[in-house]
Amino acid sequence: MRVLTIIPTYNERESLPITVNRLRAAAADVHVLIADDNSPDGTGQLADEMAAQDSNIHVMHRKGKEGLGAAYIAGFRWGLDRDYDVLVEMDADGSHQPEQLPRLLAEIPRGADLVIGSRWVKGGSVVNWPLHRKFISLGGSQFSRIMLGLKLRDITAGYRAYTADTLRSMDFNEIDSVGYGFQVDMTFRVARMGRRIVEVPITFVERELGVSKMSGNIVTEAMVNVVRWGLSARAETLSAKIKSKLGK
Ligand SMILES: Nc1nc2c(ncn2[C@@H]2O[C@H](COP(=O)(O)OP(=O)(O)OP(=O)(O)O)[C@@H](O)[C@H]2O)c(=O)[nH]1
Ligand SMILES: [Mg+2]
Repeated sequence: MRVLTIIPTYNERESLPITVNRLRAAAADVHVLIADDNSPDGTGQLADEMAAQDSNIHVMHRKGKEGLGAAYIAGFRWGLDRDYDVLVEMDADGSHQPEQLPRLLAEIPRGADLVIGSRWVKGGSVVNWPLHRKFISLGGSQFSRIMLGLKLRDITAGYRAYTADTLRSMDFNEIDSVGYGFQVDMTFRVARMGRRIVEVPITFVERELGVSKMSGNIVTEAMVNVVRWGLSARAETLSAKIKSKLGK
């Protein structure tokens, strides 16, 4: 199983080397692609230096800050072109513990198409989050569950492993959401394709270094989109029902 872990970065100079070193130690065969959006703090240059010393580390330089979703899609395309079997999403800030990656990957040979590292299943947890962050995350997942009719606990989660086959059957051109909306969008698409999604518990650790890129806009975008997608999926089901009734 050839595995590529994609790490999108924007101003992660302090966190990136720690995360990548931990990943290389925890999963020696796993390749790493750092997708940097021309970070003003020089993260891209640092990534180049890391890649020069380790042939399993690769770097993609993107022209500017276009959001997490766009960076991941570019990373997926890069990995699919190079025939990786599994593509992993991981944050640079240490929130997604590299030591828990084998736990995610173990589900692939058991038949999972998408493995989600989940904070909100039994055994999952969050370290160093104030109550309001837990509330937003749990609430966002609950809201998406109901609106989209998904049976998953952590829908906005960003620590994930996709099989190449699952990603190949998606049309990336249809996806334009950023941040949490991107994760929800991808989950909903995979679920509607009838693919198998498995959640495994993880311990999510809030960043200790660097600055958050989360914003109120990203949360609002995600909520507005979830309502849109939920309503349009329902409208589709309804119109299919009406058509089949009229056909009879
Ligand atoms: N390439 C790229 N990476 C991004 C962009 N926005 C965020 N990231 C990266 O995506 C990952 C998650 O971003 P964070 O700022 O940690 O977002 P968050 O985890 O919701 O927020 P915190 O809880 O404050 O950490 C990090 O590795 C960021 O560097 C972007 O526009 N482009
Ligand atoms: Mg983070």
